[in-house]
Amino acid sequence: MEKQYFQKEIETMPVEDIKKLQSEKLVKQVKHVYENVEYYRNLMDQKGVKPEDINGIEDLHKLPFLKKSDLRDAYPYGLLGKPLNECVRIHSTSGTTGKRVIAFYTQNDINLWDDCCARAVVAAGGSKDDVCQVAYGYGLFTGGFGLNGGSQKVGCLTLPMSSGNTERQIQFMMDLNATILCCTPSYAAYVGETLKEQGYTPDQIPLKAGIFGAEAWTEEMRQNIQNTLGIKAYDIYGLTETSGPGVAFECEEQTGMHINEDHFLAEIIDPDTGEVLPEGEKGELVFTALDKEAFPLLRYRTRDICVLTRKKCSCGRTHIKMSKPMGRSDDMMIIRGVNVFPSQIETVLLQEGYQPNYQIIVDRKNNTDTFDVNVEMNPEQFTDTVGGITALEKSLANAMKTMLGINPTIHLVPPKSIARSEGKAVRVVDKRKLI
Ligand code: DLL
Repeated sequence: MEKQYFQKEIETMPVEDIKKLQSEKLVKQVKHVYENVEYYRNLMDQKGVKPEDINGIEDLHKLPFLKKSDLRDAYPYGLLGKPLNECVRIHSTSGTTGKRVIAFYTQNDINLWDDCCARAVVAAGGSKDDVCQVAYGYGLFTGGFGLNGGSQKVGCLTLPMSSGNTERQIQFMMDLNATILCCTPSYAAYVGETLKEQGYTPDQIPLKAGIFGAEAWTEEMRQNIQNTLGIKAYDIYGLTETSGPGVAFECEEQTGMHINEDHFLAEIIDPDTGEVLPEGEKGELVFTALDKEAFPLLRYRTRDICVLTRKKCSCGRTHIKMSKPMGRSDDMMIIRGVNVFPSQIETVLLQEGYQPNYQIIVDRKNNTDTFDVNVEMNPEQFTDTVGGITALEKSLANAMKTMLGINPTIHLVPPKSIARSEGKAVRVVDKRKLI
């Protein structure tokens, strides 16, 4: 079958042409920002950079970075690039770690964002013959509206379910033969678990694909979801500050996400020194939005750690690929001096045959870090004897020690005793930070 794209000419454009396009857009965008965004103009002035100094992407490194703290300082209007009466919508981050960030959109911003999400839907095999169930939250969170826009632009019959109410999700999925499911991976796992409990086998579930993102998830989690739902599970990435989902999306190769490079210019930097790293090296992802009008962030530090590659992709898309973010730099826990990412724990659990239902609890007692992981037993283990359960806990703790280098205390807990998430899962409770 012929390969499908939403905007073939752009998605398969020769790399040299993409770079040329980026250069042209960057020059214009820097001028737009300098003239309209006082906050960033001040940062440029402090660094002694003028718009005339930026003649193409080779000059990008001259521009100052924007950090999350800048967005908080400039809250709410300080980074607006257009008059408020040209803006038609806002979205906002959940604000769990401080003041919320509010992002603004013109109608043109929304049109381009919809295009980005539409590319993701087509890359997951979507067309106007599909029924796309959007179970990301609608509201200030960007997931629901973003995928809704993309799905509708492709011409899919779009079900704006929002997150939660799993019984209703399943009823609509079955009655309307939904073929594509969009939600967080943790919610997809929960929907799969519920379908299984209701007696559905993968071949009775009408879905063929899922577009899952907004939180870190492992390859093991992908396999788990693919098997229970009988689908191909595609990753999608984005953040409120750069519009929302669709900054990057996965294609059929499932080996990383193509960044929509005509709209977003990506760099990888050393998070400690700010030095730009060559392609293939692991570091912090930084984005420059090339077309955004209302909230035009330049060199925005995402705090997501990943690797970029230009290796040729069999799907025919030429845009650079980012690896799955290996956890946010601020997701990383330091426990007894060892770096631990929740994703490592998830990998071990799924490899050892557990379901992705777990919670990590870190605390400090008598000046020593404590490290506990609650893991749900599978229903068949639940009937085991106490001795049997202790042996299972020990064996899981050993497997974790091999992966992490430190020993957690595992608590196997009854099935269904850990709260399921409808949006982004809360995997870590770090009580040390609450003191
Ligand atoms: O999570 C936007 C989104 C909605 C993406 C739906 C994909 C699907 P925020 O709430 O602002 O925006 O959170 C952004 O979530 O910096 C990453 O740390 C994380 N994140 C997003 N997508 C992925 C992913 C939305 N595919 C933050 N894998 C980002 C891992 C992800 N982490």
